[in-house]
Amino acid sequence: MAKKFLWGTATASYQCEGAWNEDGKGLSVWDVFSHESPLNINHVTGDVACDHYHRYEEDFKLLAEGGHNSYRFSIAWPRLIPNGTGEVNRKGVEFYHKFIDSMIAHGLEPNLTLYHWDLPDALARKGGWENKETAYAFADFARLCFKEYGNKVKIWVTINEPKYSLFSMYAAGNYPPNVQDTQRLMVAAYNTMFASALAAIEFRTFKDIGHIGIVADYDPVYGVDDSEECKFAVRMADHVLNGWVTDTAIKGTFPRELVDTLAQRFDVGFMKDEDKAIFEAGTLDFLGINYYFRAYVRPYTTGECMLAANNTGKSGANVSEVDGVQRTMVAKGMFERIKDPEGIYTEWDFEIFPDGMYALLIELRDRYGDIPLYITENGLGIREKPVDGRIDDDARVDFLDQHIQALLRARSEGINVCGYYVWSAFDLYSWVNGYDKRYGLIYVDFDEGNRRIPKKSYYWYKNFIRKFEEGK
Ligand code: BGP
Repeated sequence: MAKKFLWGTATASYQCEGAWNEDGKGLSVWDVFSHESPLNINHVTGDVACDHYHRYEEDFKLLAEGGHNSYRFSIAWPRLIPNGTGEVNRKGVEFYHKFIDSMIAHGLEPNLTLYHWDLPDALARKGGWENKETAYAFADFARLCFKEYGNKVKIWVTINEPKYSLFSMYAAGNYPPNVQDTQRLMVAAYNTMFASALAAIEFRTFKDIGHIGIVADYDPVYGVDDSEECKFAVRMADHVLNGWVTDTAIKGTFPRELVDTLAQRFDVGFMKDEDKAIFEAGTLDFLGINYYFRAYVRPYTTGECMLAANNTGKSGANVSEVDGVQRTMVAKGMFERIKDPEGIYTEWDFEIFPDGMYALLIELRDRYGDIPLYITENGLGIREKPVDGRIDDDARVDFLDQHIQALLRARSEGINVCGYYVWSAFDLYSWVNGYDKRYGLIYVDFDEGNRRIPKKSYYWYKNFIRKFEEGK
């Protein structure tokens, strides 16, 4: 287990690897969606993406030269098991051996996520996360990874962002399978957390393999006022946005108040008594937190459940406006998530709120005690173009600086935060947003052979890490 503070960057397989049909890889839901769906509004795919599959050595060299000592990445499940279950593709297994070896040779400690959304299409056709069999298939896939890479990798993550991904899949409906149905969302959410628990139980059968956690997109919740109605809205928003992932992962139970509230309107019969022991035995060692924004909420006023997705980069896309208030989410009878008229937002409606970083770290310690915490993603997505061959991304430098300062403040108060990863290492496929929304410390020229150009933020981060390590 790492003692040194980890400084790194993060990526995910589908967003950067490319090589979508090479070396025996099966199809993932994102291959199918990006090729076929009319809802792929930006009309681009991850077929080539950053070509990281072929260029990882060059990328690791750049990251090491940037002073990083860790790299967060994910494994493409359909590369290893093309149909999701059954036959193993040795070429896929060997690819990640070489990939991880190269990472380590460049002094980058691997931080491995087993599932970052590229579900094998063969499983999706049988119901995906709505089918509990997917959870058992995931546990088998996880066991294969522990067996293959367990002597090299010491930081493991079961699932990346259960909430954001499932809400996009089953509430906003902008991710495959493009559904808007709360009942189906709840079943898929339950099975996803069940899968994480099953994988953790597998993990405990291995020795000297490090520690395992889950990555949650955790939105610290702020209410518009201190009224009793608003306190209820804040509490429910916290259950819906955070607790069902983090409580379940760390304490082994879903928040009681949330289950009771949902049971009044939905069928919660899929929550089986016999699963309780699995959730309890499958708790995790640490939390990885992806922090992009807080949640600003008010009491529920009117209308059906909704969740806005802005994949166009046009501010205010798809919000639901009531009396001049822009609502980005409505949880009927519970709360409304709104845009703060005083807030600073990106064109994709991500609020920039560095204080939330400090607040969430304190909150997590209060909730779960002294467990290790990592900030597994944090970054700024904007449109960018080189000027005279350079990318002077001052806005990103400011963003990172403010968020890291907030993290270090919490750390100086004794919070057990063990690492920080910028999203992302280099510009990559931003899901339904396509390639316009750039997050990288390194620019990728997608039109010119995927040329890499380190941005100003890359040099700033390098310098920041050096000063931190020198104790300045
Ligand atoms: C997180 C995901 C990443 C990444 C990032 C930015 O939710 O874990 O995969 O994409 O957010 O989101 P987006 O690309 O949608 O702007």
